[in-house]
Amino acid sequence: MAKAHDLILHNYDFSNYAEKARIALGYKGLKWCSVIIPETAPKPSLTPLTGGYRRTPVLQIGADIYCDTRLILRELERRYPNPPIYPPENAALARMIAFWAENQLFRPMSLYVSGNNMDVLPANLQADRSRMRGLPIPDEATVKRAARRNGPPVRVQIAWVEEVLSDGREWMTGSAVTIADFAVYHALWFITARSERLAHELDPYPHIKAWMARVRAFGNGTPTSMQPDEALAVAAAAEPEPPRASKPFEEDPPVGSPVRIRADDYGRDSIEGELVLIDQEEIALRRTDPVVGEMVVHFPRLGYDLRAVRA
Ligand SMILES: N[C@@H](CCC(=O)N[C@@H](CS)C(=O)NCC(=O)O)C(=O)O
Repeated sequence: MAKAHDLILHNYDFSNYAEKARIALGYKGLKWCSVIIPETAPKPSLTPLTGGYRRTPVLQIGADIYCDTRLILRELERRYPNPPIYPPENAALARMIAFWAENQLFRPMSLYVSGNNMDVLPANLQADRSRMRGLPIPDEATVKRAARRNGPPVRVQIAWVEEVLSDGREWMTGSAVTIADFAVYHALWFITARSERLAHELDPYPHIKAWMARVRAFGNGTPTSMQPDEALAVAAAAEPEPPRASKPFEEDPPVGSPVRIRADDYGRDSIEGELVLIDQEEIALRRTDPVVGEMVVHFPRLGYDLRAVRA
C-alpha cells in the first residue's frame, strides 16, 4: 500500500505537460507513483480527486491535489529544494520565458504536431480537445489545414531558442537550470512524442539538440506503476495537510468563504469549495467528495479565475 506522503503523478505518455513534470521529478532524483489516466474526457477516477479539473498532469500527495505544472513544479521545489528549479538570481526572467513558451509557442506547436500525427494519436483526440475549448468539432481536412498554417509560426519561434543558446550557454537563462528549461523543453519534446515525422524541424539547430540532450539526461526519476483505485484509496485514507498561512490581496475573497475556480484559457470546468489558502502564487480549496472524503485542491494563481460563490 502506498503511503500518504508518496508523490503520485496522474499522467499519460504523450502529454507534454506531463513530461515537464516527469523531467522535474528526474532532475530532483525523486521516486514517484505513476497513475495512467485517460487521454480524453471522461476521467472517472480523476474527478473525485480534483472535483472536476480534467487537465494533465495532476500531482497527488495523500489528500492534497496539485493542478497545473506551474504549481506542481513549485510544490516539488518547496518539498525538495535541491537541486533548485527557481534559483533566485534569474527566476523572474525564467518565469517570463516559461510564460512565452507555454502561452505563445505551445499552441501553434500543438496544432502543427497533432495535425501531422493524426494516425498515431487517439482517434477521438481532436473531437475531445475541440469540446474542451468550446470549439466546433473539425473534420480531417480542417485539422490538416490548421497544421499547415501553424508550421511557420512554430519555425520562427524555434529559431529564437537556437539564438538564445547560440552563445554557448548551458541552460536557457545562463549557467543555472531554471523553470525556463523545463517549459521550453516540453514544447519541443512534443515534436517527436509520437513519431519522428517532424524531427527534421530541429536538424538546423545544433545548440537546441545539445541542450535537449542535457535536459533529457535528467531522466524521469523512479516511477512505479499504480492503479487508479489505489490512488483513490490513498486519498480516502489521508487527511489534507494543514494549509499554510494566506497572504491575500485586498481584492481577494476572504479565506473561509465559498469560492469557485476555473482555468482562464481552456478545460474551464469549475471546481467549488472553501477557500483555505491564497497567496501570490497559489490558491487552494477544501472540498468534500462522496468517494474520497475531504480533499484540498491547489491551483496556481496566474491562469485561473477565482470568484466568490454568492448565496
Ligand atoms: N497549464 C496546464 C496545461 C496542461 C495541459 O494543457 N495539458 C494537456 C495535455 S499535455 C491537457 O490537459 N489536455 C487535455 C487532457 O489531458 O484531458 C499545465 O501547465 O499543467
